[in-house]
Amino acid sequence: PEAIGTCSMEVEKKSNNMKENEEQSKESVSSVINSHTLAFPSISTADFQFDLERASDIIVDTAAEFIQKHENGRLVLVDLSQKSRILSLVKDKASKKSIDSSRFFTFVGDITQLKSKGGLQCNVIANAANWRLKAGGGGVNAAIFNAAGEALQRATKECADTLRPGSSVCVPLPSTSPLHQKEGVTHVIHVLGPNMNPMRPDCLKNDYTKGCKILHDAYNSLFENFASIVK
Ligand code: AR6
Repeated sequence: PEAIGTCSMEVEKKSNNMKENEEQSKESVSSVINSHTLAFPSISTADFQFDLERASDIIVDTAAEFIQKHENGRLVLVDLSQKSRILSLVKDKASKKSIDSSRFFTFVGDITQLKSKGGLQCNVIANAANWRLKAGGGGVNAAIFNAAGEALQRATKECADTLRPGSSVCVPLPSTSPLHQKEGVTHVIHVLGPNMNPMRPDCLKNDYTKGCKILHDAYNSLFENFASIVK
């Protein structure tokens, strides 16, 4: 809303000075770019049972790298409860590292209702997916596929059949999807993180050397996919 407000204000201003107009349009373009926001859940730390301390280090490190490398785009780590331990760990570590809190922050809410319930417009959301990119199951994957409807399943199939751990795929969300219409989500980035749960495929059996590398790769892949949308 902030960016749209700025934009229409700029448009309403009438000036005969060409140079001034040029400056204004540059300004409004950059505020639109600045409004790109990625909301993402903590990958692998619930159903996939990845250690929260290690995960929070990786989230803060990769987010800091993103901010340093790219001029535009905000990152928001989301979880359902005020009591979320991963949110408080990340919040503490990010403030100790003095990371710019206007570009990376945490938010409590359902990732499928951020605009309507939380007043936070995020044009891109990430999903903690499974390797088959199948709807359902539990956690955030079920929530996102439910909220986005059939349109997301069809659009996902057009982009990929499977994911390998540590990678992600960016799916443009058709405007027919309720998640697009109600929440303003234009892209869903599916991410597959490392799995430490023996009841799920590709369990790493507590190998955190491999696990940390895969989680690091997963966030880098997610943030790079987001960066290409921002551009
Ligand atoms: N909004 C925001 N955050 C959520 C929501 C939501 N609606 N639902 C859950 N979370 P998980 P994983 C948080 O288990 O560990 C699936 O079945 C949750 O509190 O969804 O990567 C897939 O199909 C936690 O912080 O993902 C895979 O098989 C975070 O999202 C498997 O689970 C991730 O929790 C992936 O497991």
